[in-house]
Amino acid sequence: MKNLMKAVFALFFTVGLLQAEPLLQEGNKNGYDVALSSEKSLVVGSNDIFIALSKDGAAVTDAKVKIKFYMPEMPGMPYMEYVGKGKLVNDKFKTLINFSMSGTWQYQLKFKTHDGKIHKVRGSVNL
Ligand SMILES: [Cu+2]
Repeated sequence: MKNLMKAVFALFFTVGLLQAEPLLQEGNKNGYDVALSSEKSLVVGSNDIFIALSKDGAAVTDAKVKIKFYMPEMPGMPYMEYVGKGKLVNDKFKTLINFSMSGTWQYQLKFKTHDGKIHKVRGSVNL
């Protein structure tokens, strides 16, 4: 019985490790390459999220970056959202996002470039 429990624990632990992939989503918007990433897998609680912007291979560091994560209202659960502002660290915009529960979170990333244009990228993450 003890050995069985150990085997079950080992199995869960392995599955946990397999799912523990850091975030990486890449795309292009209006000529800007956009990458959303994390160093660790996303968890309920605080997460450092990095947003990298580049144009023609050069990092864009003078943009204003904001990202909103939200979850629609569900039975027994109100609408939730969390907004983070990007702070430039090593050519990437870093922000802290506090996910209050697991599930699918939609996001809307907005970045304003030096020409005054606002670019929007939408997507979702699972945790
Ligand atoms: Cu929810």
